[in-house]
Amino acid sequence: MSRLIVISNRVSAPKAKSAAGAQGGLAVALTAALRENRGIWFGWSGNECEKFEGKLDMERHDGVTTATIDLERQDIDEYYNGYANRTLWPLFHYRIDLAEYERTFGSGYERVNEIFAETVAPLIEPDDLIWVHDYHMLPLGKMLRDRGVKNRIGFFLHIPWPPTRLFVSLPYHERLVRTLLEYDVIGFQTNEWLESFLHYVEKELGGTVDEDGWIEFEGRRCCAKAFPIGIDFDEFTEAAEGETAAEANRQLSRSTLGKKVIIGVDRLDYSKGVEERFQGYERFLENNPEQADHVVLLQIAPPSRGEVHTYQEIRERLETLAGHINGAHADVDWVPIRYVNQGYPRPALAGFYRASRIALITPLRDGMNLVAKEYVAAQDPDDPGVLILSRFAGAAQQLTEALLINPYSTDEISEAISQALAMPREERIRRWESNYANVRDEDVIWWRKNFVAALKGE
Ligand code: GDG
Repeated sequence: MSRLIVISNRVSAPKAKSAAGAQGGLAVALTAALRENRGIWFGWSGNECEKFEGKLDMERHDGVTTATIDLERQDIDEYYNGYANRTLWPLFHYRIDLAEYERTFGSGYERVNEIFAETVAPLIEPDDLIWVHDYHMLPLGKMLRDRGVKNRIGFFLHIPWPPTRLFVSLPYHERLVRTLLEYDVIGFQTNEWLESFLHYVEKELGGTVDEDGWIEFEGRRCCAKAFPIGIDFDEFTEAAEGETAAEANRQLSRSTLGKKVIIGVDRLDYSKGVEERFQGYERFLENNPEQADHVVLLQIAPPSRGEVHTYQEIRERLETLAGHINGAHADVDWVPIRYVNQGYPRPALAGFYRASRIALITPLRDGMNLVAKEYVAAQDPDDPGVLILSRFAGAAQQLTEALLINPYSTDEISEAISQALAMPREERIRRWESNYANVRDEDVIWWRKNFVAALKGE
């Protein structure tokens, strides 16, 4: 069996998993994949060093070997806080108004990718399959090729790929996409992002694409395809059945005294549409005063990327908005929004999901959105809750029995909440069964097997 080498910005293998931290979707998905192979997971430790001199920290825990490096302050600022999170993240989420194009960010990004390539190349053996993840590492495959790596190398993008007319606002966009075409397989979450990418390749680069997603460009061939990511279904449903989940469920139910809980769980990020969610919820309170004190919105939003200014701003705006809505609508025995800026262990999250009648998930743009799938997985089959989901989340392509909404419309959000609260149990069960079958069948193992099969050229 070939070894699998996973390369991503951050490494979050078993040891590093923090009980209460906001473990990203990527981390949750990959730990499962690596345990089954004799995997190595390579990336940045998240730590800063005075001067990087090639030091690689290798550890083995729970069947997974991790290989991490530290980065210098300037590298973290230009590559991670800069190009990855202030240029690519907003642009790829269609927010060209927030994207910053600083020359130093671009050079820092290339420099750090060169450091990754230089450090990981000596670990690679001839039969290894190499799987590179996400927007931090777009040019890494090309840099490995430059160092003579001939292995099969795949790339998976966890976030959307923007339409060509937005993508061309990125300086040196062509150079970036040319590097991507050095991979053997390029994976996207949904057909929509795949089509945007192929459109760019054909219209801007003059590459040819056949109907199976094979791209030919300047004598090279590679394959681009959609591989929608799933959750670690077994792990999550097991957690949902355990004592921690049951206690979290009881705790939330006790403290909300029979009211219907509406839950949102998101890293604090402007792409998640939490402001729009609060506004839609307020519209619901205004339009349905008789129902108002029968519901509570629990928003769990662990802070994220706090070194980036736009993230400090969104945090402030949400605090103000939650304060405003609570001030305007609260009563002596009821507060409409519980806004919590901290993370919880996964089993506790599973319990909160199960105690909630509605999940309100309203990203303005999201590669997939694993929270939607976790909510479905955690429900009581005899009395499941209702998923309200933005049509702009990749997950909306699979969870078609959710109440799909446009998150920019406060009225649609408000009406969906009313519809969900009034939904008869039979309809809740019917919709949930369909979504549940998808979450169970197209889980993270299914995703990984499909990607690895494509990477092997099967
Ligand atoms: C990116 C893409 C894509 C959240 N709060 C807590 C906590 N979480 C966990 C959730 C979920 C994960 O974080 C978030 O995953 P998402 O998929 O919703 O979003 P991103 O972090 O933006 O992930 C996304 C994903 O990559 C995978 O490809 O789906 O579109 O943006 O698993 O449960 N976990 C714990 N405590 C919390 O308080 N333990």
